[in-house]
Amino acid sequence: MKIGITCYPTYGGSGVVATELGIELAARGHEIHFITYSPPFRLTGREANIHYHEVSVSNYPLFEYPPYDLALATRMAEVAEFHSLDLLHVHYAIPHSVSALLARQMLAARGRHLPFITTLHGTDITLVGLDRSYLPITRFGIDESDGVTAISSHLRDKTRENLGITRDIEVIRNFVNCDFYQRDAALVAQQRPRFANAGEHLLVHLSNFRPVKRVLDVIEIFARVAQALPARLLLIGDGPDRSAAEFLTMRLGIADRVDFVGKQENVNELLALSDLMLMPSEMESFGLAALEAMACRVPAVATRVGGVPELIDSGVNGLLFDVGDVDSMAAGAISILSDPAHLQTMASAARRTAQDHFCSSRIIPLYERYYERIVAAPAR
Ligand code: GMT
Repeated sequence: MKIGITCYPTYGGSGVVATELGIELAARGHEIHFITYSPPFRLTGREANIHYHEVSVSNYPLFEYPPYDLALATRMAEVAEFHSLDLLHVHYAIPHSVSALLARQMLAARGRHLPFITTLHGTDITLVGLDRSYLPITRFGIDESDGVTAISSHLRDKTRENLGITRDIEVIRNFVNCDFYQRDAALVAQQRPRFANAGEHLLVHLSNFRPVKRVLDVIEIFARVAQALPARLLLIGDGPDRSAAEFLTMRLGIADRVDFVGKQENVNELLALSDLMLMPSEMESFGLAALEAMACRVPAVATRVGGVPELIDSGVNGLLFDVGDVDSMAAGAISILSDPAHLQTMASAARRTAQDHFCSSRIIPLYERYYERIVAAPAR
């Protein structure tokens, strides 16, 4: 199939899923066209069957707000026509579904059918989509999509509840490439000393450091763990709460035990160096970062929110707590780290969950079958 993919190409779970999906589909022989304002950050540019089309927005002096959504719609229609796309798959409802709708209409006026699928990722529904200034257009974009998928049952249900949507929404959960995300013992032996000395536990957090991730809770939890055990913390990612987090490490006297490594390309290698992930988010519609860690045999101490319980079975392949309960999360982390046999059992269960339910080899065919259904359906 020839598939156009649009996403936010910068740091963020929806962009990661869209890019990894494109890479996996291209490897299975599909022709993939990314239509985004900059190259998706996980693309190397060397992948076969992947093409990149930049959306550039001209900044005419009259435009206080350059019309990106229109430039995107125009580019989508152009790419679809020039490359005979079978469908568009947009990730994150706002504004991508509305731009895709315009592109579909532009092509329909020329007698060409271009169905589009919207994948909902979370904040497009649970935060941004609930803003009154976006809600009606978000609902409209979703209703008008030829197909809609959500990354968890929780998000599907919230979309129906919050936006009053009644149409079908297919649940296709986040996935991970289990060959790429795994623990390579030799690499761990070589690289782990960069972040932790022998005898020290290594905890990790990976996010875009937005308030919803509660990075300050990560620091608070780690401070308690570091009081009880020799431990270090690796923080991967960057975003608005990074400086507050750095300040807190200084105030708590743990700055020398915490490494802020910023945005990284090979997160698979860094995650695999760690013993335990901390993901104390206010909300996660799925929690891709925890899945990536679990595939690397790193269980997560996380919050019981959104779609996280669809991934983490508390006490089996990780631990779940209430949002903000940093004392219990720290106690849970200390208890697992102090019992190596328990940690190993959880690490194996985490890897097994990733392998048995969320490997790309299981999830990508679900997208392929869904694409076939949507392409075969009559035009709306
Ligand atoms: O988590 C973020 O802030 C980024 C956001 C996005 O859309 O880029 O992530 C969402 O999508 C991920 C991939 O589908 C999910 O794994 C995350 O749980 C979800 N984040 C939230 O719901 C807060």
